Amino acid sequence: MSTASAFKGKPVVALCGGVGGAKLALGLNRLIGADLTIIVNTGDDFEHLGLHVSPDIDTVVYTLGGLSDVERGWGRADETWNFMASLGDLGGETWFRLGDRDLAMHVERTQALRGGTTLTEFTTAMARRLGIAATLLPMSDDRVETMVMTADGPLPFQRYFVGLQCAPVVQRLEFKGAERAVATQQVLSALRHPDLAAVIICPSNPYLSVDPILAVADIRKALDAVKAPIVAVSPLIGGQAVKGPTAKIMAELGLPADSVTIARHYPFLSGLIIDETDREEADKIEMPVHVASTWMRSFEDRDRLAAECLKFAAQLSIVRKGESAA
Ligand code: FO1
Repeated sequence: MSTASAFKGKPVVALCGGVGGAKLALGLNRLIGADLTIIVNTGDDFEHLGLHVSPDIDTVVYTLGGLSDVERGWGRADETWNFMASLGDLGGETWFRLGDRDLAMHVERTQALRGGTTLTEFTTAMARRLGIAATLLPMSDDRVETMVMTADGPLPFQRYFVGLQCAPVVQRLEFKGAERAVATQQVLSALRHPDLAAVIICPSNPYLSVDPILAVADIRKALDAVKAPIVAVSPLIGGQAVKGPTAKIMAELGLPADSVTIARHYPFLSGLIIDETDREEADKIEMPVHVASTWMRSFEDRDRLAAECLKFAAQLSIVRKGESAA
């Protein structure tokens, strides 16, 4: 029996940030489609040029909807930049680039939110419209803003990430509004589903992209109560992230950039998937480890890693059942 059919009809939840996470989310969506719920980070969301921009949600929507620019990882394929060029000519802000095609999503979302539609309603409607089988959910309908506390002072996420290209030294992260944010009923139902088969933490930046999700207290509590295996894919390969500042931030926070640290970062984890390059780290990790090729260059790589996640989770669930029977 294939891994996908072993999971058929059993719900799986994935936690996901932007570019790196969306690659695995695509593989999972292709394997188990309607059985998958993806909870997406909204700590990167911000108001820009009067529009509500949700970068990680859009990255997942475009990736799973087959509309993404595969090279860049964010935004839409076949993009044009006339709006940005005209904005620049008028002396407007061009540090954060909104493509002409992409612009339509931000305009629609902003109008919908102003009209009283929730971010959850808008996101699920867009995903449906683009033919995405998985359920895509923002982590909360309440605003949570990732603030990067740096040696140069506090910076809103996109100012740090795009504006300053992650150059300032990170001292700590704050998730403004998280203390008041509530998880939606949809998010909690997915995590509390009695038949939940697995939770997969995608290889997103643990500090910038997954921690904002975990900062929503109801989500963290629900994860602590999950009986199904919770499996994370380490975003590091040989001490470096494929893309993004994970290793740089770890060094700045005084943490070794290795999979042992990633495993310790998620206290509720049942198992960690690490790259073949880091095989020798497996013995030092205090939980079950599965070694796989985690670099998702091709679409086949995304499907293969998704299948490995489900297979590993299935193995862990058998071990768990065995433990409780003994
Ligand atoms: N990333 C950049 O590096 N430069 C940009 O100008 C930029 C614009 C942008 C617009 C819409 C969108 O959905 C994403 C965009 N991103 C851009 C990506 C985004 O800043 C990051 O990938 C995430 O926030 C981190 O996950």
